[in-house]
Amino acid sequence: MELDALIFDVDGTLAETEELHRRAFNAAFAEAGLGWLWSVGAYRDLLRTTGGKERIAVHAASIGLPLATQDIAALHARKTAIYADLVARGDLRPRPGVRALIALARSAGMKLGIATTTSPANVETLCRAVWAREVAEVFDAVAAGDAVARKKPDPSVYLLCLEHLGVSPDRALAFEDSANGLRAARAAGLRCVVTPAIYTEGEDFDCAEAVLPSLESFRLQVTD
Ligand code: XBP
Ligand code: MG
Repeated sequence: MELDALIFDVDGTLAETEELHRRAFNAAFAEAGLGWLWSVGAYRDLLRTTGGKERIAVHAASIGLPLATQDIAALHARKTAIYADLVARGDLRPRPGVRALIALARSAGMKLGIATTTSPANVETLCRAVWAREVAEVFDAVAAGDAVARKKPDPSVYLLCLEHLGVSPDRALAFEDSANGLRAARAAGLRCVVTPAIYTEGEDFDCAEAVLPSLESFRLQVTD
């Protein structure tokens, strides 16, 4: 497989961030006096809706308390600030094999991209915590959050990343942890390797190029 670029999902793929997201949502809900508490089990179901603002909206509607768009935006902004704090204070590590794969691809002259439903701010937060670098020092292109109108499983965020990288889908490989992400990558015409994460284990990954426990067992073919 001749490759010019690797494109990474963020949450669950680069690092096991989703539990910190869940705690940040709950802290923001508590501060706002909403009395909502998303358990691990409930969050697994809620993750079927990609994007934090969209997830809040679906939950609010499901309990018969639809929130105005600006209230959701304010709640989500607070959640993002709490998440940044949790990441900065915690000991988040990249998932096994991530750091080495990115370094190898970089040294082989490949382009590196991000395609995620989370916000650009959260991608920065993660890069600083994991690589102690700015995102632009690690990745050539970041397609994130509201940069596209429709989030995963829609292919938009992958198509945007490919456009920024200037690479066609047959020359790139995507890395995902979820069925929604896999569907997005495939719909953009990309092959996709899946490393299921704690919240996505057991989902349907039938159309993946490979399903691996972690990127430690992924072998990148490097040509001179
Ligand atoms: C996973 C998501 C995100 C995070 C929360 O995205 O669905 O919504 O749960 O992020 P991916 P925000 O795996 O594509 O990175 O609250 O910032 O939306
Ligand atoms: Mg993910």
